[in-house]
Amino acid sequence: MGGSGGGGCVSFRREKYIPFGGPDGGDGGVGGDVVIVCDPNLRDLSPLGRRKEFAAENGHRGERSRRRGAKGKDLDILVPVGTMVFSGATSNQEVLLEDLITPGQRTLAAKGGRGGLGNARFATAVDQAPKIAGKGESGEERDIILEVKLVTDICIVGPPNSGKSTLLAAISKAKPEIADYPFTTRQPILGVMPGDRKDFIVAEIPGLVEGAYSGKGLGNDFLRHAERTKLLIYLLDGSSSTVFHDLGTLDREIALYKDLSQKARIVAVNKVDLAEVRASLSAMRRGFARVGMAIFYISAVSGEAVLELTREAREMVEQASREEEMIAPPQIAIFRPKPRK
Ligand SMILES: Nc1nc2c(ncn2[C@@H]2O[C@H](COP(=O)(O)OP(=O)(O)OP(=O)(O)O)[C@@H](O)[C@H]2O)c(=O)[nH]1
Ligand SMILES: [Mg+2]
Repeated sequence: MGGSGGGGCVSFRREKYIPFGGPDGGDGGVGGDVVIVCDPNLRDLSPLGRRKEFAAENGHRGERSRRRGAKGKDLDILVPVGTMVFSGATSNQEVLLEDLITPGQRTLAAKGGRGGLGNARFATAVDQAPKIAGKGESGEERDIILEVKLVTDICIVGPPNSGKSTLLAAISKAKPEIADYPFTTRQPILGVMPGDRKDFIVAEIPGLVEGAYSGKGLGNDFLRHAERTKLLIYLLDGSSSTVFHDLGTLDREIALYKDLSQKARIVAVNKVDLAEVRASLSAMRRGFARVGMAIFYISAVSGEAVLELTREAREMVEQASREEEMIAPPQIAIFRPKPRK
């Protein structure tokens, strides 16, 4: 809610030797605005806590000697990069107001009210001593829904414990927690992979299990963070006895989530440093021969074939970017001439 405008002031000039000093009440100050600001240091909306209502400061009252009241302070709500701002009280009537994807980008959520007029403004030839002043306008009240959808180049998805965090740590400076049990990672984690011309933003998404779509494991809600990625890396655990089944499961869970199945994909079979995995390599190559996706057999721990995987990933991201540009041509400026006065 924007701050309300301050009230106008009723006051009369009283000075020695100036009888009948006229009305001199100043106007109230405008209320502060509520502004949503994109902050690159944030990762999620948790700093907002459970708070549901936000109000900017009210404008201050007008003062005597025609002094205008001070403006109420704006309230900045800081949100992470990738926050989509919707208006609407419920999620089925929401309208996208702004997509905050550049650091520092701001959007007005609720405007502060105007201040009321002071009595100095009400003086007329007939009423030279008005004792009335305007009330400040109420601040705008608006229902806003915030949703974070990370904007990334690459998302690593896969079953729990397949080595997603280990791979993310190997290709970026991120230092995610790595442990030998499922669901170590419970929130998406971002890392930056350096490139020649630009850096690539890579995310790891918590593990997906069969039935994630219907809420199994940690559910599939995290997949919204994959909606705005250019490439999915399917990371499988090569030491799993059900590795073929694992790929099918993963692909199904992805396909069940909106239009993620349209995304470019690569498969990486991890942990080939283990003797048991090495022993089943040729069987895996045969088994995966017809999946129609590029497949890499890697070890996130030893680094084997990781360079090849990232090289292919970079190329696919660049290809996907080129395709996106072709679909959405750059906006053309429209000039609307105004008639001369
Ligand atoms: N031998 C071997 N072990 C690996 C490799 N990559 C990961 N691991 C091990 O596999 C276990 C799980 O690794 P994580 O990187 O935490 O796996 P994750 O997919 O992020 O797991 P969750 O976040 O729990 O879903 C850890 O014990 C890692 O040390 C690999 O290339 N070779
Ligand atoms: Mg992890």
